Amino acid sequence: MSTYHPLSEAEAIEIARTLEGVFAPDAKLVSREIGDGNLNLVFHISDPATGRSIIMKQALPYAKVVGESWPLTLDRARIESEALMLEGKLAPGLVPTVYLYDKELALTVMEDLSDHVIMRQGLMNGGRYPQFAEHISTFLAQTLFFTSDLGHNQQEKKLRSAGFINPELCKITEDLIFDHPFTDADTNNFEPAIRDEAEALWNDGALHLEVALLREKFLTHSQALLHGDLHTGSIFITPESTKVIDPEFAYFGPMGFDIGAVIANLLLNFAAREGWDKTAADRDAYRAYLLKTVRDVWTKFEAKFIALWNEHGVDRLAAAAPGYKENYMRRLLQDTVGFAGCKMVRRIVGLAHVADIDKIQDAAVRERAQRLALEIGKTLIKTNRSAFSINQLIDAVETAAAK
Ligand code: SR1
Ligand code: MG
Repeated sequence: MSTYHPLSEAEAIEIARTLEGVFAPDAKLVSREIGDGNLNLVFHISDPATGRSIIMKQALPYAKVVGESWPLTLDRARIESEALMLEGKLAPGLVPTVYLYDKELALTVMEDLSDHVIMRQGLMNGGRYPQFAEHISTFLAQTLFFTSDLGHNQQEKKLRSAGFINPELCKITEDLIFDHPFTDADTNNFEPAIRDEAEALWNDGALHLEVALLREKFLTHSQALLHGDLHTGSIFITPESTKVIDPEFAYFGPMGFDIGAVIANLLLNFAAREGWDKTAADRDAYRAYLLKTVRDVWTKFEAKFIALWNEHGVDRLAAAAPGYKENYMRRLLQDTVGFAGCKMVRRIVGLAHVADIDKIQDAAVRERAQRLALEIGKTLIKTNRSAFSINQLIDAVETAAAK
């Protein structure tokens, strides 16, 4: 294939033709650029005659959300394709199949998931996904346990981690999640109506201490291979199926960052419900569904992770030391709570927002959603080190919503 340049739709079609056994040589292929994320080009290539289709994702050498002034490594495409393939082995059926990775073009060709919807949009539309907690808890338990020192040979883990050194993408997270929302940074992006909230974030020393401790964990705690950006825009879903996509932020970091990302995005949708439900009764019913999902995600994850540990643990002392497992799971819950809080706050005052809240048309409703998300986020950050059960988190959310 040729040297790197951003592909046109016609070029994407030509590359698709070269894939063995996918399209007939004379197929009349159609391409649509469908990338609506912050960083990449995404082409959907299909043959209307047969209904066959694929996705081609190409990394751009800069952050699309900002422009060419923010250069970004193309190596993230390698990291993404390698993470997807490893996740596919550890959590079969829960990620798309990768057909091809082309290093020169920073291009990954994968299974088309057009029969699924992006979970964020599905939630905004009031969709319910009864298998989600089961699936995502399996994804989290399998990928986190088997890439950690508990479930994988510890020397091999160190060697594997070398392939997932991801400094540029980690720096985005370090800045946009663990720094900028808590100071008057140029990248921040919030509505004038909530300036008082932003200024309160910048001047809250107790909050800064907790964020600094969580940031330290993100920087130093190489616990397991993370997806690294596991929000509801990185999940394709149907009522029966869940597929995790986009692990370009993958690196070895603290497990709670991935679990917290899932919970934070369910709670951002919780905060936004007034913008999406027609009646207060609908809103309350959907919020109850979201909180049940949060509880199920954690409790199912916890049960599966402990079961894997009991059956496949590789660390003698971690298994034998009285109280260690309980201590480990408690710390994991605390990290989950704290990281969830940081991820909520960044989506309200930081650079990159979420459609759940930004697409609420009514300004007053949108402002209430933003304030509620910040209230929940700050509470989770401030209480993370005293968290002892998922019910405590749920109580805190219900209390914030009742104010
Ligand atoms: C400049 S990238 C902004 C955000 O988009 C990604 O999805 C990550 O969440 C990142 O922080
Ligand atoms: Mg992404």
